[in-house]
Amino acid sequence: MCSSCAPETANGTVNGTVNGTTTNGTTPNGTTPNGTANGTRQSRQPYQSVADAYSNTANFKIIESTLREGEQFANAFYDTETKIKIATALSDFGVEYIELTSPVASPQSRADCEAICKLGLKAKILTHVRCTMEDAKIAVATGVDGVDVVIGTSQILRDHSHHKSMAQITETAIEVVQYIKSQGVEVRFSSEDSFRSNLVDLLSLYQAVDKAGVNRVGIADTVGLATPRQVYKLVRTLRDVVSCDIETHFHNDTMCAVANAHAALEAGATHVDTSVLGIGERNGITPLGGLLARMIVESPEYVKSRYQLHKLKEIEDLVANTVQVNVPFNNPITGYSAFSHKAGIHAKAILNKPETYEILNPSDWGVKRWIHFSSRLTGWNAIKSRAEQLGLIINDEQAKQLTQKIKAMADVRPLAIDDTDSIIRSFCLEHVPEV
Ligand code: HCA
Ligand code: CU
Repeated sequence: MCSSCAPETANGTVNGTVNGTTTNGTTPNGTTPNGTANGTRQSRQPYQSVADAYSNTANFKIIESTLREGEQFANAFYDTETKIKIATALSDFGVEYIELTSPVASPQSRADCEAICKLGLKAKILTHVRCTMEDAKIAVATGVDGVDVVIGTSQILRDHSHHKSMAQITETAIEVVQYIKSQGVEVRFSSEDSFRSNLVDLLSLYQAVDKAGVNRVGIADTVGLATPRQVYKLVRTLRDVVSCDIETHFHNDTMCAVANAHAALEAGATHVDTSVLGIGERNGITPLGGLLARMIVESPEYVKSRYQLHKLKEIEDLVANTVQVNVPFNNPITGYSAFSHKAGIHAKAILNKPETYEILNPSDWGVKRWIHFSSRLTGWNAIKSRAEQLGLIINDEQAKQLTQKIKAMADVRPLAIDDTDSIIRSFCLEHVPEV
């Protein structure tokens, strides 16, 4: 944590209770400041009234791919023990599916896949393979609950990767889907590079696998070029063409991965692929935490009922340590500054009512809000609160005077918490009569 901001007290504000409101948003009479029961914030999107019939924003499933897509991240190396730790943590967190690296990748990948299947986790275990009968057979033999099958469908991948025609792809896809289904295993068929694929080709292929009994079809923005509008259009079109579930996978090259996942759910997608911190090929895919931050805003009951949100930080730290990266400072929810408030007008309003500048509630995630009081942007409300936190009572006039002193110092150099605290203490010694 930086040296110029202070953690809140356990009840969530710099000085404890403010206007009778505590961190979790409940007042002593059990209602929230805005009057709703059981601590739920009132609608955060006042302009969203009628739910779209296609929308699954309050009814979606997560396919967590830290142990597949995430293994494709530059730094990733997972030994068996680490894979088991991550899989267990993700299952405890509540993700519905965990996707593992193809057992065809290496002997150890196959052994690890088998070991994870035997753990008896609550989450369903999937593995991810190329669209061939050989891969499908090996995948099924590992004991997974489901197999995610993929093949490139864009012209550029067909020309430069596997050299198959759409007719060949369709034929093999049907055979593979039917085989996996016949083994009593769930199957998903997905096209790599969906957004650079011919729409008619794509829809005909998906229609064929839908008829063959596939559980899900998948749309993948493999190169991260899609926009939310394009995603919405494609998923909505697909929704009318197939009756199976629709999984979606978005790369983050142009930072649209969360917005694209959201657009996909609005258009009727049922499943979203994520990885912890978004790790994956290049700069990765839709991050688990970022997706849930987005989704809790409009579907708080759904998100809170399915996922153990307070475990997010622990999982992110586990994965960050494993792949030797830092959690980015601006990461949603767990980033170092995700709940820090600095400018005087922000701090003042936050102290009165956190919803003024927070759409997410840190206590939902077991993390803390931080209010800066050691900068030239600091306002007197934050200083008064800090003084109270130190057990020093000052009146508003005194807080204003003291703030001017602190601002004058902070104009010259950065102030650490200790610096500001000693300015506050000596001011109080001089100005506040002892009782
Ligand atoms: C890749 C494959 C994939 C597959 C996605 C999926 C992609 O690593 O290139 O199975 O839906 O981004 O297309 O991750
Ligand atoms: Cu991918």
